[in-house]
Amino acid sequence: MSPSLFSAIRAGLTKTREALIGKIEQVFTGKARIDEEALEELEAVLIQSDLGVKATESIMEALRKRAEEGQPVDSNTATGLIEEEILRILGADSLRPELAKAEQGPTVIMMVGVNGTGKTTSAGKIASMLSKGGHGVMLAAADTFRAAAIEQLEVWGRRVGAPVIKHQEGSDPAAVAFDAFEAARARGVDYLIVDTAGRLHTKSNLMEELKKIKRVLGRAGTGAPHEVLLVVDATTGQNAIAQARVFNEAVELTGIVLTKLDGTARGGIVVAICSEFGIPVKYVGVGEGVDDLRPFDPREFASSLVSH
Ligand SMILES: Nc1nc2c(ncn2[C@@H]2O[C@H](COP(=O)(O)OP(=O)(O)O)[C@@H](O)[C@H]2O)c(=O)[nH]1
Ligand SMILES: [Mg+2]
Repeated sequence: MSPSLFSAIRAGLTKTREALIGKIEQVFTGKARIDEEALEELEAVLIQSDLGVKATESIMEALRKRAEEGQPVDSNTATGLIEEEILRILGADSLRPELAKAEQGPTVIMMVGVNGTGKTTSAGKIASMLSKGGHGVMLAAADTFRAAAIEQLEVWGRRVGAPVIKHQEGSDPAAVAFDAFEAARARGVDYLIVDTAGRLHTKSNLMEELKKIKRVLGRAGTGAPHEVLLVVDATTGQNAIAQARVFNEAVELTGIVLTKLDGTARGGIVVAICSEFGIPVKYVGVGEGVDDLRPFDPREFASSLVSH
C-alpha cells in the first residue's frame, strides 16, 4: 500500500486514535505498573471506544495474563497488546477486501443500509474505482422512493462515466434491478452496482423490499448478487451493530463499507462488527469526494487506531 493511501486511513482515524491513546495514558498516569484498578479503568476505556464486549474481553485477557506473569505493563505495552489483539480479531490475513467475481456475466454488487449512511456516495466511489481499474460499470437506481435519490445517482453516473438504469419515482425497485441486470448483461458490463433505499419507518417494509430485489437478481443471474455490502456510518457507534444484525438476517451480508471515518472518534466500531459477525470490512470512506474510498487493510487499521 502506498504512503498516500496509508495516510488517508491514518488521518481519518486521528480523532479515534487520539481519544483512545489519551485515555489509555491517563489510566497509567502516576502508576509504575498495572494494578487491578488500572485494569478495570482500561476495560471501561475499551468499551467506551466502541470496540465491543467480545474484543474488550479478549484484550483484557491478554493484558491480565501478562500482568500475572509478572511482566511490566505500561501504556506502551498496553497499546502494543491492544493492537495485536485487534489485528487478530480483524483476521489480518483471512479477511480480504477483494470483491467477489461472477464466473459469467456481470458481477452484481448490492448496496444496503439505513438512510444517510453513504450508500449512494459509496456506490459512486466504488464505480469510479472499478472504472479506473479498466472495468465496465453500470449503476441501478433501485432507491425509487424519492426523485432526488435517482438524480443523485445520475450525478455520480455522469461523474464516473457509468450508465444509470432508472425507472420513475415510486416504481418497483426489484423491477429496476431486473432491468438493470438485463441491460448489464446485454452490454457486456463487468460490474452492476445496485443502489437501494434506506428509509426504515414507512408503510412498505424495507427488509421485504430488499429481499425481493435480492431474489429477483438471483433469478436473473447465477450467484447474483455476488456482494451485498452494508454501508455503515462510523459516527453512529454502537448503533452500527444493531444495523448489521437486522440487515444480515434479511439479506445475508458479504461485506461492510464503513463511511465517515474522517471526523469521528468512533472508528473502533469496525472491531466490534468483525468480532460480533465475522463480516469482513471491505472498504472505508474517508471523505465525500470520488477518491475518498480505501480498501480495508487490517494492519494499517489496527496501527492507525492505537499507534502513535
Ligand atoms: N465525511 C464523509 N461524508 C460522507 C462519506 N460518505 C458519504 N458521506 C456523506 O453522507 C451524506 C449521505 O450520503 P448518501 O450517499 O446520500 O447516503 P445514503 O442515504 O445512504 O444513500 C452525503 O452528504 C455524503 O456526502 C464519508 O466517507 N465521509
Ligand atoms: Mg441514497
